Amino acid sequence: MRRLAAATAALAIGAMALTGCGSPGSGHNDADARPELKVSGGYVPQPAMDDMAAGYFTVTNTGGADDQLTGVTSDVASDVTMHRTESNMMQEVKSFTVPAHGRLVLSTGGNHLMLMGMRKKPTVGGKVSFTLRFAKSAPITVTVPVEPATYRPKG
Ligand SMILES: [Cu+2]
Repeated sequence: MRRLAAATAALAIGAMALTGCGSPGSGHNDADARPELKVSGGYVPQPAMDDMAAGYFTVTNTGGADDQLTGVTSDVASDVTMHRTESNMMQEVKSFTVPAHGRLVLSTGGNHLMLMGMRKKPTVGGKVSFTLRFAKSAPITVTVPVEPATYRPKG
């Protein structure tokens, strides 16, 4: 009896997923659609402190399926976490979604990387490398410049 119930539930969920996929307005996440990711506009503002820094970039997805940024590592910090900002409060998250035909933006006052366990302090003119890991896509490594603390990207 129990097993039958579980099977029925699985079937129901499967049917719901199929319905969701074909519903009007959702042309995304087709069976053969894949995320196509590109990382751009990355930088690290020169930190005021020695033991902490932030990191920003944009991940653009031109593919037809969502992906998730599940983790980031860096050459300058042993501990890189992902944070979002909500009502001026930082909150650590386990992943960020990169929507199909959309983008994930990390920027001042919003989503950001938090670098701790600094191996060296990023200074203007220097470079920092980040390796981004995703749920579906292969890891992407980018090298980004260290900018003055007051730097704001255009657009
Ligand atoms: Cu933070």
